[in-house]
Amino acid sequence: MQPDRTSEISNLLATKMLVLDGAMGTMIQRHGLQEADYRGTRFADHPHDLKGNNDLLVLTRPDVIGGIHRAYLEAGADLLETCTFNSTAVSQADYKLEPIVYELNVTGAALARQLCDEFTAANPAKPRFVAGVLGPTSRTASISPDVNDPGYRNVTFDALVTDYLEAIRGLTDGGADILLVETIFDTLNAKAALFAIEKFFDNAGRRWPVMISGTITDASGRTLSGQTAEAFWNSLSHIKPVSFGLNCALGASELRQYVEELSRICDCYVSAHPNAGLPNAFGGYDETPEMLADEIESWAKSGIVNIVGGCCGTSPDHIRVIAERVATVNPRKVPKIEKKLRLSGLEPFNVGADSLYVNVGERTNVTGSKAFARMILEGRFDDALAVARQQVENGAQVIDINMDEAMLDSIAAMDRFLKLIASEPDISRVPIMIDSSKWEVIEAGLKCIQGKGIVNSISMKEGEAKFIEQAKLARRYGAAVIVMAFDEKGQADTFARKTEICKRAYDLLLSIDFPAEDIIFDPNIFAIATGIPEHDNYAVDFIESVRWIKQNLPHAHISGGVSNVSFSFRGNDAVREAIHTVFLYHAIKAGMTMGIVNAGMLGIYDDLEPELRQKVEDVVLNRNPNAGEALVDFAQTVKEGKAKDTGPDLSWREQSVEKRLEHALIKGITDFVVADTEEVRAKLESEGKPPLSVIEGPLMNGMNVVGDLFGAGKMFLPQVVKSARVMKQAVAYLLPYIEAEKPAPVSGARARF
Ligand code: THG
Repeated sequence: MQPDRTSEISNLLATKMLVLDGAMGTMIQRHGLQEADYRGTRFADHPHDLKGNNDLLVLTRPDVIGGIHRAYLEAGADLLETCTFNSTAVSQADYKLEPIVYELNVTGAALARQLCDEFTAANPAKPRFVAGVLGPTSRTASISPDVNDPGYRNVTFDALVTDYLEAIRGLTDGGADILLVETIFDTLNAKAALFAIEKFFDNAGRRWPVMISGTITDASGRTLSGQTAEAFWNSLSHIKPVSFGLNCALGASELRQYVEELSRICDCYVSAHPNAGLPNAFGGYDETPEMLADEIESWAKSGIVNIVGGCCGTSPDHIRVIAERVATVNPRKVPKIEKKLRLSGLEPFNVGADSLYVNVGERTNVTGSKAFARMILEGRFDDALAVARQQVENGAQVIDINMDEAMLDSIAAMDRFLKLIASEPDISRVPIMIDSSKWEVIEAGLKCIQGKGIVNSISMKEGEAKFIEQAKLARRYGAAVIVMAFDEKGQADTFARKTEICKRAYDLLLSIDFPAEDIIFDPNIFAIATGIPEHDNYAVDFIESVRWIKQNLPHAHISGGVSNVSFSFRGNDAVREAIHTVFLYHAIKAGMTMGIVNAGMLGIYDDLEPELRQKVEDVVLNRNPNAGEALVDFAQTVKEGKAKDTGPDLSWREQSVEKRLEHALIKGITDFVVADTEEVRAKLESEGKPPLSVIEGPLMNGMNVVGDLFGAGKMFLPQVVKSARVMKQAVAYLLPYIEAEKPAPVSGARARF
């Protein structure tokens, strides 16, 4: 096992550019290996084809892999990547070689170790390092492989953690200096890798430097699972990597803008190892060493990278020229980045000290909405998704999800709902707040989200040990936390108790290196105007504790369940809304960062009817002992609230039916597709046209628009998957009509969608 070389590597990176090696696959191809080479004697009788399983060559043709490693070291690579890209059980299952995964990793790392040591011994002024490669695996934890079932997954987070742990054990036992999680398509897979890494470090009692490299798959500038570069960084920065960057899929010129973006936002070193251009018509790569090195040299000179190398299509010749060109260029300086709560869904969502107040949608909560509870209990998940979508449309910047209902299997419901949300890009663009009083439910939720979400909540209710354990786990999953002002003695209800508990929790969390900016305190919002005098000062105590936290616990944020405050006015939404508006007005002024609210039902302080506002304010600010009673009396005169909670925007339904189909295809809306398809079919039939013309006409026109938008980078994969779902439903509806006419072309239409 290698000692911890984190500081050695960081010190080197502070003074010079480092060079990664290039492609392994391209180089192996040059050897023209056959099935027998892959098998060697040991696997001569293996019951499954092995050709193409490049990682196996570390056992059966170490001369080939060692030769390629040597060529890259001779070319000037500082960091040598192990030939272990597919050495995880889930990927080796394709070859029925799960039992040798550990051995593949140990051997792959040891082979690279031996060569690095040889080159370092020959030239101690240029130390070489083994980067133990952890690949993306052959499956995706946040994307369904089945268009018909967006909630389906063919791999679980836990299975990935187990597989990665085994690979990590092998890589470190074999002598890797660094763990390199690379070619990340799906951030949830990478979160599982990081979870396994932290777990491994915890058991080992020491750390290894971690490098992370993701893949922007197309012109949309997103990962395969739909995240932007910054959302991707926000999701994985919790491991404090030595470097963060991008590789594969694109050539250097297409990759540049995303490397520039990471260079601005990452407070660690930045790496990039692009392909030798975009693939040509035969799937090969054409950029010469000079072409690739020109671009990479210009990155280096612009100060946007620290580590460069090559991916698909690159060879030792590419790496040699790159190494020569960057040898004397000053490396990028790691910028100082402002401390913010940096969350993500598909998109980043950053909350800093000067940010505006944040709305967290409360409606996707089985304990907080009877209607939502019914949907979940009856298995109407499409309706439940519509509630989530509406929260986002109404301005929720985060959505709170709670499945704590006695009649429910809460773990299963949380898992299913979050997996469905992951397939809805217009919902999953925002971060998720996972709300449960049961840790197992929270943990089940954390295993489903690729973004950086919020755990709602942890507290010292059951003592410090459990609190710390849960905080550490939340961080290992890459989440921020809400800390309720709750301790062994109970829930804090006075200013003194609220502030004392929050201070104690803050100090504890900072002592375990939990980032202050990822702590969100909830000093408890309780109902006021209940008729019990002890409750009269609850809102004031909350607001004053907000002010105190803001001033005394630097970088921490403050949240609360706003609708709790008005429970005693249940049934009178107009008055409840007025209470929320006034309460928030004062709490936000005091420093409240975010509130769990019904995003569609918030008023504007200045617009409140003056008498109502004054009576509400008397209650919220506890300005006289009779304020509650006065509001109760007045409430009876206030008309039932204008429901601002309007449904989805259906103005697009007023267009022609062809335009409606196009809209449905682009937006991935299945609600009306059958009716619209029928309308077009009937219309074309009356013009004497066959049912197939619905596909060839309006549907293909719509899909062409989708194709153009995708090609232009204006749509990304999860959105296109939704379009395909709409198309599939339309085609399925038309099928019987087409079959009744002429059966022949059907299979063609089917195969395409
Ligand atoms: N702090 C934290 N998390 C929380 C709360 C908190 N999560 C749950 C809750 N409190 C916040 N969410 C809600 C959601 C709905 C309502 C109140 C709080 C609510 N619902 C109506 C009612 O019960 O009258 C709606 C009824 C219906 O539509 O069926 O008021 O404090 N960290």
